Amino acid sequence: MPEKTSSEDARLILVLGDQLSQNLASLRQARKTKDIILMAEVNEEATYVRHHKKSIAFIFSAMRHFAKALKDDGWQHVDYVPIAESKSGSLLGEVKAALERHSFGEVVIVEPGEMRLLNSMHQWQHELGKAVTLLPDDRFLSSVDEFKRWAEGRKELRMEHFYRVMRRKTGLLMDGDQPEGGKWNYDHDNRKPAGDEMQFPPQPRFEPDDITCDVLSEVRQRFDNHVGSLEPFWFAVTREQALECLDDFIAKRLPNFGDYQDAMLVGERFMNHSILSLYINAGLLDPLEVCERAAQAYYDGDAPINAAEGFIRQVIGWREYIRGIYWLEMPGYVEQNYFGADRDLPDFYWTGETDMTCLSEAIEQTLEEAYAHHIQRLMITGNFAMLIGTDPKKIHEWYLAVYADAFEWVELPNTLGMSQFADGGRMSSKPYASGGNYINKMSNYCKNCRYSVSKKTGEEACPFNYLYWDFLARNEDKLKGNHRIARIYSTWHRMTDEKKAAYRESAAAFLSTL
Ligand code: FAD
Ligand code: DLZ
Ligand code: SF4
Repeated sequence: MPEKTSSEDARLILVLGDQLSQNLASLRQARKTKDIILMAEVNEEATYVRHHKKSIAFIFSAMRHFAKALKDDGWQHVDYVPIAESKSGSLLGEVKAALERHSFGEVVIVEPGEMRLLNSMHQWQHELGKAVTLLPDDRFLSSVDEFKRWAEGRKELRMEHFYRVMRRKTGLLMDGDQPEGGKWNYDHDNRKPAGDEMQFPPQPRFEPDDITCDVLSEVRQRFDNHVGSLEPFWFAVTREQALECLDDFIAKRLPNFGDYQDAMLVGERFMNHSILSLYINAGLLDPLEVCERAAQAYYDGDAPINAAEGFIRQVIGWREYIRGIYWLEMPGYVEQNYFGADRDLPDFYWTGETDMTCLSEAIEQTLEEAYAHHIQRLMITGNFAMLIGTDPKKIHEWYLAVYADAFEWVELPNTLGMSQFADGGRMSSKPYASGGNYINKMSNYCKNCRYSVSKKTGEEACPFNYLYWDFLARNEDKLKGNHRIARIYSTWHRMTDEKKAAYRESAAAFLSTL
């Protein structure tokens, strides 16, 4: 417990579990000797969805290390409430409890990344009888208002257009007003399938220190009924460790990042991906610094343009765009369900127990690592959920629970918009739906599967093959006007009635087993 403070002139600065940045707007304007920093581990944040055990351990350990770093940096009043001491179980409750320990005139908070918490904080002033100041989170490269201005009047909100604005704004990989190398996007050179024999450099793994070991035993005790394996726990939990991960990625995996970005291999959980999203989202790394490092690697001749540009696009393009969509479209966004899908999520999403190798690989590693890479999320678990007609809210809750990088501002548009097309095309020009052929092209999963990817219907056939046509047939009214899939519907219409019926019967038989 920190020394008691008593001054109406003091402020209480509440720092949330994903605001672990020394340059946080609230900390930049705070006084090290006067203001009180409050950080609290609370049940409400860990359980509003049943977060993966590893996610909770990551956030709690990173919070504890961050509080220690603040103290080491000269902050005099760091009031940290570990989960065992949180009586109220909520952030508001902990601010109220802090009122009894300290005297302060104002509460200052950087706006949280989720609307449920922001709406709640808007009521806090009334609840606390104290001024509550919410500051914009300026750890993003585009502000919420800037994105709204960009979106105004546009019928389609395409990432590629927004990305160019961000390249010009940041100057990353720019040659004057033109993109480095003459092209904005080098995806044409990416998306190679990986060979079975390919080896990938392992990413750094950190032994839990005493602080993390304490957190692990707390999580084991309190959140045992949450999804996922707690151990082995090897995530970085400090900025220094996260910087080591960044160095390692830039040196060893960035050079091949573009080439195999969409590839998948049995047993290869990380490939050339950066595994940085959890650190960026929690605030341990800054999005601009990671991009500057990638750009520098290109200028130093250590990474080709397709790799550096591909990586930078993910961060200043996709990540910023996704956040813009969240704040533009919420609160209604979470209710979107363009296809009227209402199926429950199959039980095997919580166990990984299925004969479909692509799904068992993606789900098992998700449950063990709290991580799967983008194409596994989009084209395996997301694609399958959409093809079978899963209620978007159910799959949204799954993604929010299972990944260590999941916060609603980034998870929801990726799930509802990009992967489920539940917004009817506000984000994507067509649904990311595919049959087994695409998965077979980009992975070696099918070679190791009990289903046959070359068979189209019947018990032995790859379920993605008939589910794909069933999805298109079921949703024809909603999709037939989409010119990007007109050709696919022409193929469907050219099929004989017997063939169409065989697809639909195989799908019905399979769906009845779920
Ligand atoms: P890399 O492949 O190395 O990419 C580099 C960085 O780019 C990432 O660290 C991340 O910061 C950023 N990035 C890449 N794609 C996206 C994207 N579509 N949206 C936002 N940032 C992106 N990402 C999350 O951070 N949190 C989520 O909860 C989340 N949920 C997703 C749900 C679905 C259904 C899908 C399809 C994607 C989701 N993503 C989410 C986006 C993406 O899959 C992850 O950011 C990425 O897999 C993280 O792994 P990485 O750090 O190894 O990424
Ligand atoms: C994710 C998370 C978890 C598991 N626990 C806490 C916590 O105990 N205290 C806290 O301040 N933040 C936590 N977080 C992060 C919050 O959920 C996050 O700040 C909001 O969802 C807004 O993005
Ligand atoms: Fe997945 Fe079908 Fe390939 Fe099996 S055959 S791994 S179910 S795509």
